[in-house]
Amino acid sequence: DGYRVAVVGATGNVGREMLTILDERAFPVKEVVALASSRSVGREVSFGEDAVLKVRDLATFDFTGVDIALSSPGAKVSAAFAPRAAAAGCVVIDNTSHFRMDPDVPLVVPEVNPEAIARFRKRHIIANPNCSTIQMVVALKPLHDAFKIKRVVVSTYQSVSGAGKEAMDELFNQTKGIYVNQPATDFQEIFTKQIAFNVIPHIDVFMDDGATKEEWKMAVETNKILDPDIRVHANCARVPVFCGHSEYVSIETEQPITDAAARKVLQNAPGIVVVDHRANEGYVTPVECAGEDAVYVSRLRKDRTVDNGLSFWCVADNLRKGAALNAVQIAEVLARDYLDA
Ligand code: 11C
Repeated sequence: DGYRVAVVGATGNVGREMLTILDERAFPVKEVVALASSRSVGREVSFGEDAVLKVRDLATFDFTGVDIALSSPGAKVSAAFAPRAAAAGCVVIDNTSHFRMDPDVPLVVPEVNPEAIARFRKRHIIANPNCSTIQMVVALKPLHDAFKIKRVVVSTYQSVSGAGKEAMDELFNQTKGIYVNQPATDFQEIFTKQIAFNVIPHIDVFMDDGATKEEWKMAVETNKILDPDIRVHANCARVPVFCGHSEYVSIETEQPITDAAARKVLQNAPGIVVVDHRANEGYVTPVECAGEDAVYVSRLRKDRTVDNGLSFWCVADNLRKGAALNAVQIAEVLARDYLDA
């Protein structure tokens, strides 16, 4: 009994985390297949304590009989393989940006809009949102239900793991190099500027209006997942942190809001842990949330510059809740409510 599951992009940061989380949460698998580009074929990835999976070639793999594909191979690769897998009867939960805004593809965060999963039948594809969007909407949803959010201004502090394994190596090598007077440019391939001991106000490509695509994604994805009427202004930056995205979020609500009332609502919301002691160490930083499942909320306080305003700090592991965990949670709902094992 159980499902046949394929992990696409199995050697990447998110793919490896998907395998770990499938095992940790004892997802009912009959078989797990690790897939990647031909470059990685033959490499081995671990699944659970004992199993080692040999990576197979995505390009030639036949998805017939595979129930669910958890995929994070890069947008262009997903564009090509996902419809092929779907046509073979497999439901693809795709972590890339390629299908997110397709009106026939649900964009899902299980704590926020689990009902949207039902629409997977149209294309057999479900999109996993961008990591910085996911952690924000988990925190916004209960506040929206209680106070009706009109406007959000968010500033992000995003870790390098969001840009892949090579980006983590770039931070590591530049940091080491700086101590021996080696120029950062010796190890500068992924980021446009030095990332070690620096902050870069640029994630993804620039768009016509001066926003970056990451900033655009945070707005349009929040509108699709939570409410099309919420106005979102995002400012995204890359910081020299290996894992864990941080965000300062300011909201303006229709209903009057207090920090005490917001704290109560967030404390009772799924997927959120409030750590807000208003004292030294009484908040969560990205280093502490790496490897964790929750979205941590700290620094709740009133924003007195608008009528009904609140701001807070929120951190989450971008590879887990921001990507792999969210995808596995979607698979759990699919398995429970829609697919026969
Ligand atoms: C980053 N948020 O931190 C990006 C990574 O649309 O899935 C994920 C990009 C995406 O660089």
